[in-house]
Amino acid sequence: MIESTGKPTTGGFSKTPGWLDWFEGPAKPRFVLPAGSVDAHCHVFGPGDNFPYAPERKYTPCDASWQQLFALRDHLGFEKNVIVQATCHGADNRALLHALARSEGRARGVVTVKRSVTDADLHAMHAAGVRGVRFNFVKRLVDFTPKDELMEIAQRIKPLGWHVVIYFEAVDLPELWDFFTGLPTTVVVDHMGRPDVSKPLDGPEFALFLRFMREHPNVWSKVTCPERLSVTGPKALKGQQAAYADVVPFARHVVQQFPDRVLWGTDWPHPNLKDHMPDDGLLVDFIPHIAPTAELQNKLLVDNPTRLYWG
Ligand code: 0GY
Repeated sequence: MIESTGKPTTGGFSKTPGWLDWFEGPAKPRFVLPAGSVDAHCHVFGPGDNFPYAPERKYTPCDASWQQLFALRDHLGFEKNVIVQATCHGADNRALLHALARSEGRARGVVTVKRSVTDADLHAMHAAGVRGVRFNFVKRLVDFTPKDELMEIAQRIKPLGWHVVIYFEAVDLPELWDFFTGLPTTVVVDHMGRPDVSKPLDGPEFALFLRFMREHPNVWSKVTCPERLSVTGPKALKGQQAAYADVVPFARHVVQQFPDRVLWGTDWPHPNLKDHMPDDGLLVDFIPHIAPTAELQNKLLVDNPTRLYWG
């Protein structure tokens, strides 16, 4: 886990101070990914010279290009990527679409769109490999979008067979419940709905999230981002084998309860981290702690993402 702050942001943009750059030279994971594994949550940033960051963004990252993403994919042993639109690009999906076009069919995308998107735009994005839209409710990342606008978008993307990715904080789930449960598509939750892992696994907050999944078979979860959720941090604690040990019970529980509705991804290039920047090789080594059998690993890394994005 290395601090790194020397990467460029081109296009005349200035990086947000205090936020760490992605880590170059990740370890080769000890865990060998099954053939056909998909990194189902990652981003591209810029480069700012070619794909300017959005005026409404809440942070400016260092550039993270499609070439760098695909090099990481090959180094870690993934076959494919799902590139998710990050808020620093707003609803301008050009960097993502550019990456899809260069992936030789090995990447799919999840975009951000506004109500003004045309049906022709949606069809063109489908042909380019887009399979979902992202609705972000994390207040430090985005301004509020009216729910009727989001519901209208969800209704419009449904005929394409796309899904909705939702990102929110655990404390906001009660208020968002009716909207989420009214969505007409498959719904994929980012990072398990950001549980507070210092609270008990069987406490009311995480129980509500589990109920959300249990009662709604259209809801999936990414069991991602231990580096964001962990309080104990990247060091394996005495007597424990895993980094981010406090996240393991939460993620493993979701994988074991809902093995056919979970996805995993690196979250490279890890926006908004101030504390430490994970080595993506070590993040891959986290996987067998949350998916302890070959069968669960195959579902998480191969079968589920392949069905959702290439099915
Ligand atoms: C993530 C998490 C974060 C950022 C974004 O779109 C984004 O800017 O998703 C975050 O700051 O928690 O999934 O990349």
